[in-house]
Amino acid sequence: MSGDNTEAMRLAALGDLRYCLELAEEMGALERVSGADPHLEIGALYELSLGHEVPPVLLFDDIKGCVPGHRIVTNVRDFPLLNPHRGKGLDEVRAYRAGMKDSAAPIDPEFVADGPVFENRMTNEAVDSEIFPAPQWHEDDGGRYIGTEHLVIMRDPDTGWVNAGTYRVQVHDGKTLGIMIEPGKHGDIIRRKYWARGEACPVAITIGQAPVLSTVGATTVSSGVSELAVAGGRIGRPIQVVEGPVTGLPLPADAEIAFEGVMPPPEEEARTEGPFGEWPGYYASAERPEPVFRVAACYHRDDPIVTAMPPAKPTYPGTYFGTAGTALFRAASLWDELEAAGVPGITGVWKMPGGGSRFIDVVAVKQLHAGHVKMAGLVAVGCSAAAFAGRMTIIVDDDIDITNPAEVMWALATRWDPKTQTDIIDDCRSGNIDPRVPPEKRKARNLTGSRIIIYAVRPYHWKDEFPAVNMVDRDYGEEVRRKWGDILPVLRKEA
Ligand SMILES: Cc1cc2nc3c(=O)[nH]c(=O)nc-3n(C[C@H](O)[C@H](O)[C@H](O)COP(=O)(O)O)c2cc1C
Ligand SMILES: [Mn+2]
Repeated sequence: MSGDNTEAMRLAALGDLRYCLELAEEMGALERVSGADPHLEIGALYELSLGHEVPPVLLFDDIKGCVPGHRIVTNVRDFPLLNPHRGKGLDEVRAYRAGMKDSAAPIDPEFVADGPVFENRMTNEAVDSEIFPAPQWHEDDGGRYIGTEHLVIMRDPDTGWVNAGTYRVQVHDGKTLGIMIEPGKHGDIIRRKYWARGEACPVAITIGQAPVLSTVGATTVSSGVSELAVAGGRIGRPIQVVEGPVTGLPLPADAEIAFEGVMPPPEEEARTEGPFGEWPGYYASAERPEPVFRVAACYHRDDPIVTAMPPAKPTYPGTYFGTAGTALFRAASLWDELEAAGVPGITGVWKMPGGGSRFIDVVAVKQLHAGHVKMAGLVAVGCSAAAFAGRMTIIVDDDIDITNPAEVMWALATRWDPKTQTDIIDDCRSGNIDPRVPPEKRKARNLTGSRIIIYAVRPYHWKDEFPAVNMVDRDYGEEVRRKWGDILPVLRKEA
């Protein structure tokens, strides 16, 4: 298989869920599971699969109590073909940055007259969202969640901008779904514009879409830019969409399932949402009243596939960097935003395992002048890519291998004076899912917390006097390895 061919297949798979699953099966990266119970068992199987850094795609069929043929698939975006740079350290982050640069030229979606999503239609009284499998993922979850890898699509009433974000979707009943959107996310800003006019917000949800759409739906794209266009840019061709008959919103034409309807203002209708096991590893958002989504119409393909990627505690090998390595996308965005803010000398951006995709940022800087690391730290805390649910920002010198947690801790252990090389900043943006937001602040809807910036660097003004590092010179080490490697097995890299 030539390199060009592989790249063509990767792009095709990113743009087409069913083709992607076929390839995953051919390549031995997919496991079929028949007869599992959507009440906890599918959730447990999924979570156990995260014991592997790269878990297999799990395709659940003949799900207990569900229509045969109505399927659930998890771990799609872990399929190695889609991530040729997975596990390659900073090169993975660099590859995402390069990919995101392509998306500087987003390609607008293309409207088509019809699509597989319309193979089956239910409207008004006939709508029944309970015909699709919706697992109870964890024991203490407050209900069944159909939306954990999906798009919530809305149009800004002022500008026409179409946003598509992944915000969890609970099944209340056949005609009512619950959507939990954190304050300040694009979907929240848009819905509040309709509510301010006394209108219900038109909403579409699609479940089971091209993997590239799942990725962009869960990552920060600038306000005013449509995720549908960014996804098109990433695969080099427009995403084909059909116009939703009820809302006029664009629906990916090959989506497995689509819902259309409205989200009335919470004063008109709200229902208890959650609790739901969240990615930080807790039930922090507990249960609260949230707006509802009244389903007016539902469309689906024959034998629809519910894509799912529920959150899991960030201490499994499969979630060290968030689900499907989301953290490394976020590291790439942070790197871009640091450079966009004009901070020079950034040589790497990474996330510490344990912090999932957000909490702990690590930035490597080649120090060029006094005050340089302060610029990096303050921008990293304040910029859009890292502001939500940050906790610690660790700045290190460029000789530190930031992909190695021991190297980062060594920088803290040896170059950081806690008293003089730390900033603590109050009142930074957080969300319902942050377990450290105290009850009284939650009640006041003050979803904020403090941040620590740790400058674990040689102090700039005496960096040349800083004790030299005690370590064999890298080039000399390689020379010695070459000379002695044949005789001493211990010197072989794979050993
Ligand atoms: C599996 C998964 C579930 C998510 N669930 C939620 C959620 O319930 N609410 C939320 O506000 N963000 C959630 N997010 C994060 C958003 O998808 C992410 O912030 C995205 O950038 C939102 O789109 P927006 O930037 O257009 O607002 C989730 C992400 C993933 C990967
Ligand atoms: Mn957005």
